[in-house]
Amino acid sequence: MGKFVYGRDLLHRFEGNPIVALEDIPFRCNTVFNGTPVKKDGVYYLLIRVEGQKGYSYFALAKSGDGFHFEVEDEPVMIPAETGEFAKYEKRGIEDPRITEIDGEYFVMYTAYSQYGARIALAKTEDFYNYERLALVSEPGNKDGILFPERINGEYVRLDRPIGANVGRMWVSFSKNLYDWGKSELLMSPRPRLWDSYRIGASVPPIKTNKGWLEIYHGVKMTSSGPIYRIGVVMLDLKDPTKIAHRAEEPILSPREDYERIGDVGNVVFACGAVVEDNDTIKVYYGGADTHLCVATMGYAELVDFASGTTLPD
Ligand code: BMA
Repeated sequence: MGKFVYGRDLLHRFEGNPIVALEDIPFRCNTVFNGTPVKKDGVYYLLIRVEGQKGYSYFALAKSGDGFHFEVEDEPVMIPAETGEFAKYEKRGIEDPRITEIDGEYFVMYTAYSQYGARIALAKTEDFYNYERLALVSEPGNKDGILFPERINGEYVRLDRPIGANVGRMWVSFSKNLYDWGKSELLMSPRPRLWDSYRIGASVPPIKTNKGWLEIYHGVKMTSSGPIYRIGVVMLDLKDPTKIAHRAEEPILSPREDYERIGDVGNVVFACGAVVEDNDTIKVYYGGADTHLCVATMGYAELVDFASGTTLPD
């Protein structure tokens, strides 16, 4: 055993990772990606992105009593639309769901993928088994759409990731009704010197803290053997989420374990949701190497301090 904890990432991996692997899926499919969690009445519901053998993605549901040990339901819960206005834009699958609770209602923003590119789509669920599609809320070239859990100054707010000038940056948009979006503003860009130099995007629905909106995002660095996806944090102004209060310079999780390094896309940790627990911890759910679903935890106050620049990592 070495003297120091391997890698010293701020997030601590659950020793039982991966929590969902291919052999835990009761139906035939190709691989498991990321998942977005909701804890309701003591049950953890995890909506997971699964890629089928044909090569396009859809969503399955896993349930747990403790947030670590999950059972996957026998059939997928949401597949690409086959009829109606969404069908044309979901021909290549539905990807990267993020659930946000607003006033007791559960909304899912996900990526609708087709030959025309990636669009942000919005659906709603009451029971996590049935999903009602509401609207396609962006044109192609945009993904990583994520709703804030409450209205700010009377308006719904979302983060998203349009590709402009060939670079993926994070933007903020506003809406009075969840359907019509506008007032879009650039929030943040990749940083040339750092781990998020190639492209960035929102990952986890923003969490309201006493220091601002905590956003857990993904950053990519391009290397000679391909991209490396890491997880980092930024704190946004509570009243004006187009303003950055603090952006941490170090990531909180980098791919190191075999289940993050080896898979359909190696060197990927990609979060789509988190649960803040009553005991001052946070569970962050993430996909490893586009092949394993994993969870990592840390002290919640510790994360808020780090994200707001109150403490430096040791
Ligand atoms: C992103 C998303 C993620 C995936 C990542 C790495 O664009 O599709 O689901 O983990 O790429 O392949």
